[in-house]
Amino acid sequence: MGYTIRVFGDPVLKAKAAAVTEIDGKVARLVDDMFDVLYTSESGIGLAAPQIGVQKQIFVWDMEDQPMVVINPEIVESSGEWVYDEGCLSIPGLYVEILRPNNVLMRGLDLDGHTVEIEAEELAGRLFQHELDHLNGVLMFDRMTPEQRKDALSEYRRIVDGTAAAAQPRRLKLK
Ligand code: QAP
Ligand code: CO
Repeated sequence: MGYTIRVFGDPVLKAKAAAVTEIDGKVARLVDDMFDVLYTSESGIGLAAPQIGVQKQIFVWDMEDQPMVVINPEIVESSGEWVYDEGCLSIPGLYVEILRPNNVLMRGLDLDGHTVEIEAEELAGRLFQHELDHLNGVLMFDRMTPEQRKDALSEYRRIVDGTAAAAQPRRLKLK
């Protein structure tokens, strides 16, 4: 194991992940490790391999006590519109209302290498689009309007600075 969640600023989050060419024991172990990281996270419901530094087209999710995985996913149909206050384990503390299609049809492979198609809307539809973006090096910031991005970047800067300050031991000045 030894995987950690990569956060905004890490170049791996901007890179494109490679398609998985062989679903072997190594992939199965990676998926196990991804669930370990997901379940160890505070309240994560989805995690893409690049978020732990692995450039492979895999993401896992668990929305109702059901561990799910997809390999080499693509969204083959999408429709509608939905605004949702979106968050990301790689941008901790930031939530921004982002407009995306509401309904999606995702196609990919399961751990047996079988093609699966999953239709989703609302939260699950959002999760699929968000995680698939990670496989293309796309982050929430890239889905914001320029105005939203400006505000979100400065808000996130304040969150990061606040977190760093809190982690820093206070130096007391005596006399
Ligand atoms: C992606 O997001 C997603 O800021 C998964 O401090 C986004 O698991 C799915 C999280 C929108 C559906 C809708 C975020 C945890 C988790 C944080 C997550 C945080 C702690 C985000
Ligand atoms: Co994310």
